[in-house]
Amino acid sequence: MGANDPPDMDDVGMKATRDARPTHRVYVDGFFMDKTDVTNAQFANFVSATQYVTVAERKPRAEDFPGAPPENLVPGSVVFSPPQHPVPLNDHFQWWSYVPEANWRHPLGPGSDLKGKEDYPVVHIAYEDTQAYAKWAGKRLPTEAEWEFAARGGLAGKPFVWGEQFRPDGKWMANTYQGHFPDHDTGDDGYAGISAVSQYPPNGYGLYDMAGNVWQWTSDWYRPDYYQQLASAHLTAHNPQGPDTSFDPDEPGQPKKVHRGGSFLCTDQYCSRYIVGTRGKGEVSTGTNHLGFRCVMTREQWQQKTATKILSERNTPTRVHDPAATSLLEQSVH
Ligand SMILES: [Ca+2]
Ligand SMILES: [Cu+2]
Repeated sequence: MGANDPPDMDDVGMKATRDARPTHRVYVDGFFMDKTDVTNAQFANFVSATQYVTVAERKPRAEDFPGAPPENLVPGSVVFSPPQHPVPLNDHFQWWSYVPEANWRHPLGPGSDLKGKEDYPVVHIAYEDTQAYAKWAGKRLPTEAEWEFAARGGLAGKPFVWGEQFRPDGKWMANTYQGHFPDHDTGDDGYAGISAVSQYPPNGYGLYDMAGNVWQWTSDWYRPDYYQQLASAHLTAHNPQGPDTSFDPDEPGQPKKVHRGGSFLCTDQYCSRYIVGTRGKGEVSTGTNHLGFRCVMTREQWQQKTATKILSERNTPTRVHDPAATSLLEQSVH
């Protein structure tokens, strides 16, 4: 796993692959993965069954933010808020804002809702939220290695989850960003901003949106040197679980997990992390409106789920998590 040189070898692509080197061999046991990102409808089922309150909906605790004025301690989340004009690309606060009352029910803040967006990926999800959902669903998050294995869909060493060309025969294969970043999203690929799940062809394993649309949480801690550690062992890593601790030299105090897949904001003008093998990262309590997740199941979880489903159908037909939304990945080495 990891990323080779990007296809066009430009600065943005080279930068995106820096912490994803060197490529190294990994073995993962077989598992099942959700075909799509968890949708708003699926997350709503979870919330109505459990009354779960996401991190973005909770009031930040004063002790976690010493010195913050009380009026700033309001629930909310980080929303892409594009400027009206071109801006220098060295300051992401030009296009990200903390928006009070933004959360999964109100992805752009108060005034926005989920009407007609049942099949969109749920966003504004913190790591803790993924854990609660996965536990309820009898699933878990993928490790970073599982995620990449699944994303490659049986293709080895290709730059994209669908193959060699960014636009094979001129076709758009993922929801990324066209126009001028970050002020003008032309939506040439069919969508300016986020789209519903599975609007583009699936990869070789039948998985949708393994590049673009929204980033996806994995269970691994982030370190930029983790692949160097694995590669220097000169062995195939078996079911790697990530490093024991997280470290991001850009923001050393923040515990970060790995994100994968890139989003509707990815563009070769700024961040080309729709290239498979590249890595993202995010502080564990921070959700945004371009970050979601999907789950995997081990064989044991799958068998348990299948047994539970038969029972629950006999008892109550209401609480069935769609097992058809899961695809079998063969045990293999890549
Ligand atoms: Ca787009
Ligand atoms: Cu990106």
